[in-house]
Amino acid sequence: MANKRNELGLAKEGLKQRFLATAHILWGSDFADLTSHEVYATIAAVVKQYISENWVKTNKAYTKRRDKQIYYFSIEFLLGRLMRSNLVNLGEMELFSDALEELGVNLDEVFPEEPDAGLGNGGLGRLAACFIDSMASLGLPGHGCSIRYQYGLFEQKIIKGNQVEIPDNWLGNGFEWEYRKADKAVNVKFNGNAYMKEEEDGSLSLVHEDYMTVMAVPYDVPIVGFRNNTVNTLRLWNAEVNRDFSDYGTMTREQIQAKKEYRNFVESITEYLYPDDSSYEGRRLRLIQEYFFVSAGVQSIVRHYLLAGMDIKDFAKKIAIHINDTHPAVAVAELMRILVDEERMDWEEAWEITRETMAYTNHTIMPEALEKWPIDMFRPLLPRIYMIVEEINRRHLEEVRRRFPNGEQMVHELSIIEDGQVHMARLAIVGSHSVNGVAAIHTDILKKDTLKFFHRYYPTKFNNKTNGITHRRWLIGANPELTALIDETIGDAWQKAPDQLSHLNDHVTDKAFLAELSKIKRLRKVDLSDYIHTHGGILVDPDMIFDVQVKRIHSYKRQIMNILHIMYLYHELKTNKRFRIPPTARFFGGKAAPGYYIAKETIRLINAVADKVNNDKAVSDMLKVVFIENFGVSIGEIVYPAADISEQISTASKEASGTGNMKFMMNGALTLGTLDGANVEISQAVGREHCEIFGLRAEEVLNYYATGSYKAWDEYNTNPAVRLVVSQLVDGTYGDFHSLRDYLIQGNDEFFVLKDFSAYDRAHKNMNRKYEDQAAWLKSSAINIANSGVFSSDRTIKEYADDIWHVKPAIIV
Ligand code: 26Y
Repeated sequence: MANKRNELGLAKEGLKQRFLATAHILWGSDFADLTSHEVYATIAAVVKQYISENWVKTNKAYTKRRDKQIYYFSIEFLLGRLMRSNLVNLGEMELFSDALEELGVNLDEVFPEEPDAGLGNGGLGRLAACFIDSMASLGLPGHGCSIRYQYGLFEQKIIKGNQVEIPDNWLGNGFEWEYRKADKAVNVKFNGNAYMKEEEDGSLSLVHEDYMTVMAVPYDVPIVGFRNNTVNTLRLWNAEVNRDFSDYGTMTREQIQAKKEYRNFVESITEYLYPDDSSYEGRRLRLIQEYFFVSAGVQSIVRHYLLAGMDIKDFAKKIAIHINDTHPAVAVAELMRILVDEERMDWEEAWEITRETMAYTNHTIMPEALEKWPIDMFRPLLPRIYMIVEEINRRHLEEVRRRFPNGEQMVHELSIIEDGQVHMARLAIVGSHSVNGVAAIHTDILKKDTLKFFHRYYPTKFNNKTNGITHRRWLIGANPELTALIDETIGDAWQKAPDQLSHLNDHVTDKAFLAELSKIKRLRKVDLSDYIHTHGGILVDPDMIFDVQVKRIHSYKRQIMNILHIMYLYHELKTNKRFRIPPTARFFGGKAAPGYYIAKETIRLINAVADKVNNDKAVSDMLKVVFIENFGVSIGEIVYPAADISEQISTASKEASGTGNMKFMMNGALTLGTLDGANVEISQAVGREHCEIFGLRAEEVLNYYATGSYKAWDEYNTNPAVRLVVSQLVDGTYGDFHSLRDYLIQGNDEFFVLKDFSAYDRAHKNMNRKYEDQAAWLKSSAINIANSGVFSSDRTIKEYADDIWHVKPAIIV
């Protein structure tokens, strides 16, 4: 131990010297004279020195050993900030923080200088970010492929209770973790004419002419594994005009105009992230984004593969490509194009390789979010790709008809091209060897309902991979005191093997342990309370129950039910002298898609209720309502660890998995939720006594949809509490919310808010009762942490690696 300290001491001196030297190199200034942002950039540069050696080593090892490589294609990677997680994964947090302290810098104050990389909307994008962290940490040769959006998800400001969207210029002060690789650029072709031409020898070859070329330039971000010397790569593609594009000197006015239009087109491709994760709209630019990053990614994989001297026939043995939702589904056709047109392979052989290479994850059963592109848009933009999709479909339907001779319904249900549209989920399913859902119940619904015809057709392709989250960011990084307590209690082996958190089950009645747990929860509540206060919000007493719902604002997630319930409590507190609740703060956070009217009205209602309740002295010791502005990864790191109650109240069958539920659980919150998505598995893992489950079950919901027998109006008329709060939407108590009343009543409450209202109220009452018995509560909290190991994305990624990708960890020495 003394020895280790000595080494650390020595290392610390060396590190301090490096900071000083790096400040000179980067800024020509003394470290002590740097601005906060310069201090951040200097530290990042030193962290990169630590990362880069292993990055080189990892890439060399992969090439030399010819390990099978996985490429995770996702149109979103919601990374958040990287410095803290890089230091956690390098295992150098203590060293850096000590060295910097001696230079007068508090590392925790440096982290917020980093822009929060918001290259995603929500769950799907954050899942991709957790997955690449797990791949690196398990020593798997797995990389990400996506888009370098110039603007990430908008910043949310609340002005007079309304959401206002501010462009997120996250690259404004530079992004320290990216490496531009100009010499690895590839060209992506759009538009033009494609057709087959007969050669003199009678063979057919492809002609694609009059196309437009966009240069795709990769920016690589190192992805650091957890204390294992592995550094993988996230490759973000940027659209740029061609290099030879500058000379206007000899051009006509028309040519100059055409070039300007070309430049505008190219610059628009990677300009911004679509801020909508709810309803699909056939926007041409989105299709362009999809093909842009997919084509660039697949081309660069093939190019690198061939340069390494490997045989294209072995491609599927050495490469796995994962399609994260349908957005990258065009990868199926792009790989076919490269194999057939460029590598001149037979169709059959190319098809077998493609299917063996590709795997697809579905993240939704909501039909309005499924991508379908009108042929009239698809074909002119991607003429060769469209030909390939047609050919894939022709052969696919030939097979369908062979297997189902009189199955015209099967043909319609399974056809990739149908009703003048290209169905991307169908392309992904036909072109992959594996199709998975993201939680047990979700996969069941896919098989029985949404994709039942495909499941009948390809029964063995379907499998479940329940989502997970990286415990390194969401526990070790976000809650260091809890991490230290766990280490003291069961040792630190769980950090590499999170299933070992289960050893905490031996301590859930240990009073000293529970007392520490309670102290740490209070610390985190103080942190959140301070955060809210310093960011212009109200003062929240950390001794209140912290009940939290943070996630995108969406009707199916039912933030409306939550706020209506608060309106009910407030009314009771005001009118019923005997009505009591334990002092509670109800927190909300999340962004609404800019064009999603009901979601924005929900935000306005939450803020209107908050305004009234928080300013009412008669109840303010009992009830507080807080809307946390601009919720995202970084604010999440403060919020999840501070919660007592995790609100997971989506209409059963609608939330594919949820992953926030896991972040709360891992930090000791109790779930109050429906049997939807991963809540089902969470409730099984902890036991029904250690969470609170309520409301309609998925079968009941699906049955109501099938029979059309639910009548919101009846609910309104027969349930006095419901009638009260719905009336308050329009009687001026909180302002005019006809929008929401009409949505619930005229719109017949498509997500059963009114139907589940009373069950939701009872669930809260049960939670409150439980909270009053602090010993029982803390035990439940501990049980949640102890059983959260299976929800580490390490478990999820191991399953993908074993069952879908067939890859093994590579040890980097
Ligand atoms: C096509 C467009 C409208 C679109 C853009 C983004 C459609 C969907 C999305 C994003 C969807 C998403 O985030 N889905 C969530 O994926 C998580 C990870 O699997 C799940 O936990 C969560 O339940 C699901 O809603």
